[in-house]
Amino acid sequence: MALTQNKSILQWLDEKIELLKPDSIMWIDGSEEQLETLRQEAISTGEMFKLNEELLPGCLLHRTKPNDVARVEDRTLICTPTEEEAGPTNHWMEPGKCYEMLYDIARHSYKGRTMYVIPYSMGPVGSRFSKIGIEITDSIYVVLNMAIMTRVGKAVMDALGDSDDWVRGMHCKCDVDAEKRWICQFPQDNTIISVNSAYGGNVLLGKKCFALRIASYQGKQEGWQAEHMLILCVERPDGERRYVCAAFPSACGKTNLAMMIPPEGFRKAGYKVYTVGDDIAWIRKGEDGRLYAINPENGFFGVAPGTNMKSNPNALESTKKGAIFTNVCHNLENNTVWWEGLDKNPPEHAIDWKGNPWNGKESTEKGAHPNSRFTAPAVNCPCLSDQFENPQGVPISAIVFGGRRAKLAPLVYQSRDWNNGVFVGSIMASETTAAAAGAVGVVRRDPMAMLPFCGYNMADYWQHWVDIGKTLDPEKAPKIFNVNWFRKDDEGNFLWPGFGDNLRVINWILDRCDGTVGAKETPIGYVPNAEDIDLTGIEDEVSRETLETILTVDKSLWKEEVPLIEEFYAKFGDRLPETIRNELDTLKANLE
Ligand code: GTP
Ligand code: SPV
Ligand code: MN
Repeated sequence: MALTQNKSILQWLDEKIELLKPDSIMWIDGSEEQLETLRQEAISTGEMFKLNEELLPGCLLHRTKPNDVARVEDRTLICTPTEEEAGPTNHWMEPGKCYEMLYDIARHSYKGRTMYVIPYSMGPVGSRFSKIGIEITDSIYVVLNMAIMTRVGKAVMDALGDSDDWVRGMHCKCDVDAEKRWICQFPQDNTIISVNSAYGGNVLLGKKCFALRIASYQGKQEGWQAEHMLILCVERPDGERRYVCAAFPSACGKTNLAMMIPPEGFRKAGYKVYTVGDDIAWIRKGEDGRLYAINPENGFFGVAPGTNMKSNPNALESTKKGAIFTNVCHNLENNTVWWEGLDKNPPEHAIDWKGNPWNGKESTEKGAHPNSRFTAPAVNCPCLSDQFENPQGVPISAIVFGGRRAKLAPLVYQSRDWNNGVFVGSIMASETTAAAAGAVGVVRRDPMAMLPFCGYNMADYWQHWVDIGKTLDPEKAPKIFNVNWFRKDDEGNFLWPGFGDNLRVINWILDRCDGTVGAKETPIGYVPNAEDIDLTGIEDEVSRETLETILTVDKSLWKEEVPLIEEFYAKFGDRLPETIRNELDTLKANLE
């Protein structure tokens, strides 16, 4: 039974049925009953494994093909009428040609399969921030993940009514052939097509494809922003709650920061941290002139390795019921899951992420893939903010950019003003991670952590940031910062403990927003005076000297960075906003 009479939807579905030739069609109504039927089917076919019902109730394990374990950036296309609109940092194909290629690949590929029709809302149903999509897929794994990550079902169709303002998403698993894998966005058509993958960000179309690539384009048209940002609430001893958005590239610490546990001294003093979002923020100006953010998602698709009771107990707790694990190690000793960094006790009797027998005491191979993930319902999170469902979003005090830089970028610095902050975001660079296929640990420019996610020309995106700034009263605009938790010594050891201790830095950031703490002016912006970062309780780990080191702005290293920035900017030609060019000139002058 169709869940809607919406003509634009029914007509689109007719076309896709004609193209894909499914054996049957199932509308996903979001009911527990229907989802349970699908879980049972996936278990019976071996697509998913049911885990220990006592230890991990309602949890499932899934393994993707070894060739299909991460986003594929070189096969991700932005299909705008001209190449210029997609810009030099995106892969582009002419839309007509791309549709033809994709339809040829997808034609009749649902034969013998069911077409699942998933109506979903990004954002609380009915919020002015929210947007609606339909994803069709031939994968139960996708259905079950989407049912965790987004709000799914009939209420979404009721909220849409007759409108044709919805995002068309077509996913076809096909043969999971890496040579024919394409993840394509058509921003002008509100359309996403993904073929030959069955993994995470490639196929959960509400996430990166819609909530960032398509939505960034929509935001440009409509005057708002879609960003690769966590949303964190810090309650300080005065009882006031302040919200921070932070953009770090994939696998650079968003989920961890969003769910961090304050250091003991801070906890005792009354600090509390709540999670609003861990990956994506949609940001709009509110009636009071401040910027407000919502998390359009309804769950967490988090990196498993490294998640443990010490680093992120809130994330771990979130995975204890109704979660899906992808490409982790299957612990056969008690039918649970394991991954590197969970504990120091790997199972001896296990199946690795590739499906092979694995003995954690003997094997030199990894049990879990470095980009293995958990999909966990947001409601499971012990520190979920009570504002999570607030349709108005939360007011943002600070925007924080950051990445993995072994050298160069200090632990934290503050930009001088909005435009300087946009510049700081635009010059972000970070070492690559396992979240995308390709080499790991190579420094690349990743402006605002949006390199793989910006649905149009990055230069126009920077201009959009500048334009948003023009509409803001500087007193009400969020202050913009940059952080780097990943500075290393010459032996390759991290110099900053990170995780919960990052609150020490966030606290300085909030003090700066309140104007209650001083700072040192440097060529790149304001850095803390070392005595203003509270090290109580970690004096043994971080000496005053180390702190001074990671707060230092090394002029000669920054001078070496300038030509790299210029080289990157040169790709954008005349499209580079003048404001950004001026900011670079200022930096150069400051470094002389
Ligand atoms: P995506 O889901 O891919 O967008 O990643 P993310 O930005 O949410 O990253 P996540 O929080 O999952 O962290 C990724 C990896 O970075 C994990 O292995 C963490 O253990 C590690 N990590 C996170 N925060 C810190 C930190 O403060 N210091 C250090 N050294 N490592 C960290
Ligand atoms: C990321 O890579 O930034 C992720 C995981 O959050 S994925 O959904 O695969 O994009
Ligand atoms: Mn992400």
